[in-house]
Amino acid sequence: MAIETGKIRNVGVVGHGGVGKTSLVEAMLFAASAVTRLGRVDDGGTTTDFDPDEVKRKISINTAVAYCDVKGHRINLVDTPGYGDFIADARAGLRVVEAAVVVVDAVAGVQVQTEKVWKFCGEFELPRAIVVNRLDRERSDFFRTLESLGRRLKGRIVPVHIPVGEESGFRGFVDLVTQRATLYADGKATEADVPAEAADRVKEWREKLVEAAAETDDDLLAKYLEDGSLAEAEMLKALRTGISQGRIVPVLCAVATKGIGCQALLDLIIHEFPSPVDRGEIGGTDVKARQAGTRAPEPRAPVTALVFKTLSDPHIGKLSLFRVYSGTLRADSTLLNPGRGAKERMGHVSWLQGKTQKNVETLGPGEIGVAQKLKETQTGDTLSDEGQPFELPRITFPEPAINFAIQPKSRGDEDKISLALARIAEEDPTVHHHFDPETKQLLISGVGSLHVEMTVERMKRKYNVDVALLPPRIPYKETVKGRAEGQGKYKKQTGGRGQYGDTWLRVEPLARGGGFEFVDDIFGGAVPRNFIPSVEKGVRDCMKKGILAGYPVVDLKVTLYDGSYHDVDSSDMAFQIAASMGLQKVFMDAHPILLEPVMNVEVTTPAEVAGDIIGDMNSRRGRIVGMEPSGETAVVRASAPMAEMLTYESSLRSMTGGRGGYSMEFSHYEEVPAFLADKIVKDAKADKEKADKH
Ligand SMILES: Nc1nc2c(ncn2[C@@H]2O[C@H](COP(=O)(O)OP(=O)(O)OP(=O)(O)O)[C@@H](O)[C@H]2O)c(=O)[nH]1
Ligand SMILES: [Mg+2]
Repeated sequence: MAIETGKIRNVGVVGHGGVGKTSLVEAMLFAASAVTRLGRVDDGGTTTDFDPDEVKRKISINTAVAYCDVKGHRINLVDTPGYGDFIADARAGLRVVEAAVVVVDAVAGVQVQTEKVWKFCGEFELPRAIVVNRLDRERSDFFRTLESLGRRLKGRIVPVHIPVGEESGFRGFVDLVTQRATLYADGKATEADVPAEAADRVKEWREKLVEAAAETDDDLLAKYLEDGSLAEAEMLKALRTGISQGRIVPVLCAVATKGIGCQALLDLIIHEFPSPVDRGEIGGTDVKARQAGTRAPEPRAPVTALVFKTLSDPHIGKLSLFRVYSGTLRADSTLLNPGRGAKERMGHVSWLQGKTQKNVETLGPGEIGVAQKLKETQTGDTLSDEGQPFELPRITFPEPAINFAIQPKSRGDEDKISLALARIAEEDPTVHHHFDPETKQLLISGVGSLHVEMTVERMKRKYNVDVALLPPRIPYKETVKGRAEGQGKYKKQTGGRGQYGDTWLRVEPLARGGGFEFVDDIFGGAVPRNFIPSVEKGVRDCMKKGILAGYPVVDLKVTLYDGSYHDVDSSDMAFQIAASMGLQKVFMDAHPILLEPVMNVEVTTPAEVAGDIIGDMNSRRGRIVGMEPSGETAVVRASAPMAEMLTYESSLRSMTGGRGGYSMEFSHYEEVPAFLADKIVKDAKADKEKADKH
């Protein structure tokens, strides 16, 4: 029997790296008796950090799913990574839930990725609750954290808990609705009256909670303003509606590693968070009718499911994690992947408790499950009823920001590398790879350097291919600044049939982005018609190979204005060679220059080091385009040459103590300053000589 849809709560657990999301999920599972022992991240023993890379680094890399049953409800917890390089996974996880728990650290408050996941939640219109975790740590402060939440996150954020004790003396919290305390001692919770030490705070903050509840409804607000208070039942009702509609964001206290706050959070999830039924229909494309359509969360509707994560298990192979939106998905059924026009055989389908699968016969609307060995389906794809194909909006992933070249450590491994990378890209859509014909290198691109390094480790561990990471060759281009003209002549007359081609070429620059223009300006048949294309081909081939330093030539106009031919010896090849020789010479006379890619960069940094960020950007030949201070964080926008940004990640990390983040995308090409161009040309020549020797 599938789980009743109205009893399901799908919850994404999101936040900045290392704030305790995985620990909190574990503690909730333990509190709900879904696991028999409380696993710890530090021992590699949690339910949702099971990947060897996660165990080794003690961070979450992949979104993982676990479930527990509480008071007749099924809670699916989607534990997501918080580290910047893997944050796309958190966004994908948020696509398939009805609500989110945003975890923040009680020492650090709101951090870069907190703001990011908050935006994701807003994008998907998810109601959320905030958990202030690690309240047992030194220098933790609930109220300071609250203040940073209010300042940096949009929304009506109000505490429903007030802590009792602080730092190592943290003992529990007071529930502002019931005005009862839950105090912990020796791992046990007991209910108690509000301790005297917390009484003032409770009074103050309860007032604010009542106010927030009243504001959800005009009549209620009028009543509150008149009477100065609300009946408890009224307040609770308003609060529940406010939270489930996302108009109120409650803040709770927790110490995940001691299980403090978990029961309260579970209760909030089942009582205040919406079920898939509450979220209602979902929009998408009716593939047959070729128009927008909707699917309702009903068991008898046609099956529609979205794959939000792909994993590869060393024993089983490919695992596709999906969420059912409508209909009842059955084991051993066949579904259609309309996006790829492929039928998929669903063998076993299961619930997921971290890496452990529990096979089930059916999965109803709102359920999250996993299927094995789907052939064509990838992350972001919809699976639907064969007869009633339907596609949900795809999950999109960010474009990679950083490129590295990779080199096989043993010869002949190229095919294995491509295969391994293709498999990894299935699991992680933010990994891209391609062969760059310009630099003749296999490039691997990712979100950040940690991400790329981990991908390389994964290639070794899972697919047994060892590669070295090289900094990529920057894709420079060549062009000219001036005009020049001259002759290119190829003549060979030794024995048998000779070769003869003679061309006069003029080169001039085109505007940036102008590409290539070939002009045939021959009068009186100095070069016969049939050889004009040969000249153009010779020019194009030569441009592709590069002249100054072996980089492709762009933004160039080449005019063929004169030439001569020989009745017998002229040929297609002879004119190609002549043109190429001519271009090489004329190009060098026309003031050749190098162009380099310039990137748009956006840096988010703690405001107090924004000055350092700007200084550093200047030293990287960057140009500051704008700066927006917003409280504790500043956003610095700049444009800077790609060549200077290869090492940015680690510099930013050390300048900001790991609190900064950045994104980067290609903008345009610009001239390389002469003092740098000379060295690039010299290096390129040396590389070529080396390559020629081999
Ligand atoms: N003192 C204290 N430590 C905690 C608490 N919760 C988690 N930790 C520790 O904080 C570290 C990070 O915890 P995780 O649960 O891995 O944090 P996370 O948010 O899942 O991290 P990522 O998934 O990598 O973003 C671990 O060493 C935990 O033991 C807490 O309430 N108090
Ligand atoms: Mg984690």
